[in-house]
Amino acid sequence: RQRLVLLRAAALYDKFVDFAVDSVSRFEQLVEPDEIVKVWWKNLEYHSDFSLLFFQNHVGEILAEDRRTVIKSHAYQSKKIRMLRSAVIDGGEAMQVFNMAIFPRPCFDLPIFCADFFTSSSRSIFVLDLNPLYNVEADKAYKDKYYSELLPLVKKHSKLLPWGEKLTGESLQFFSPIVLWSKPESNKEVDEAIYLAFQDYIMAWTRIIGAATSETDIDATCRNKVAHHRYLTWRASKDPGRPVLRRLLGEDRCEHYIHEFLFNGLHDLGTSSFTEYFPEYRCEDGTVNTARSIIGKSYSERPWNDTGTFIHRSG
Ligand code: BLA
Repeated sequence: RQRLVLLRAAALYDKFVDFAVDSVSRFEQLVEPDEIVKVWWKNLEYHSDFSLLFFQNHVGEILAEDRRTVIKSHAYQSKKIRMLRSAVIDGGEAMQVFNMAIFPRPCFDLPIFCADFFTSSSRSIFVLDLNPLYNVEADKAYKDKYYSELLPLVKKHSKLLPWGEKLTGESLQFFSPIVLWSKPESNKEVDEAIYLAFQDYIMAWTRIIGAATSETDIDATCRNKVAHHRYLTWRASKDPGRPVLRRLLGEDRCEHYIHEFLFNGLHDLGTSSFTEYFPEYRCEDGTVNTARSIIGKSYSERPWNDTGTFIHRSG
């Protein structure tokens, strides 16, 4: 098993994880993930038909059901970070996926670092953002606090990573005015641009967390907790990565991976259900509408201008 790992070339996105971990480590001492994540690692060992290639402290590596694709999962925590986790899916030439989220502890109102990159031989998808904890249009102070200074990053990177096709309206409400959303061609220049953008956003986020001071007000911490829980509830239910993960892991393990690992915190940070947060998805029989979007797709161009003002050019 170990040999199989050693013989594989590095996946396209391995260096992204290394860069993020190194950068965050300059500000925060990253330590082993907490019990829940360890339980998740350990659970894998007991799935006898499941190929655990490697697992140690921060990293778990599993062989998918196609017996070719490797899924590498990293997890860390620190004083200020509830969980830094990533999933690197190495499907060779056919598919490379990188998904990283860094969740600050709820005593901070900091944005959630979010990267979602997918590349196949024919197309790629690129989402990079510091997802706001609060609606940036309704909460101007939050927007000014975290995003005003970072707006030049958009101009810098959107030349090579221009706005992608239409997005679902729902996704947009979780994005900030500095989001980079692109569907670039897969080539070397774009790979380089993606790495540079990722480095800039990681450095911006680590500077923010480095300077952050904890809320002193318990109500503020509770509000942050609810905002995190709402975000996790959304993503665990409507994540665009689900079909790929289902194919690779099978239905049960996919759900386990999404609920216990990728969007860990769902069980601890709040108790509201999906339809309590998103009532528009409630069906008449009380179940959750399985559609990914109710609003539909919109925004064929970046809906923020250079100063980060939302300009409703939907359509
Ligand atoms: C595709 N990921 C996408 C797309 C978006 C995002 C916008 C394009 C498809 C679409 O329009 O929905 C990302 N959408 C987000 C994010 C939010 C959102 C970050 O609403 C935040 C609220 N994606 C994941 C995970 C994996 C993943 C965990 O979040 C896998 C481990 C993979 N994303 C993934 C894949 C695709 C994708 C495989 C391509 C899906 C397809 O079009 O076939």
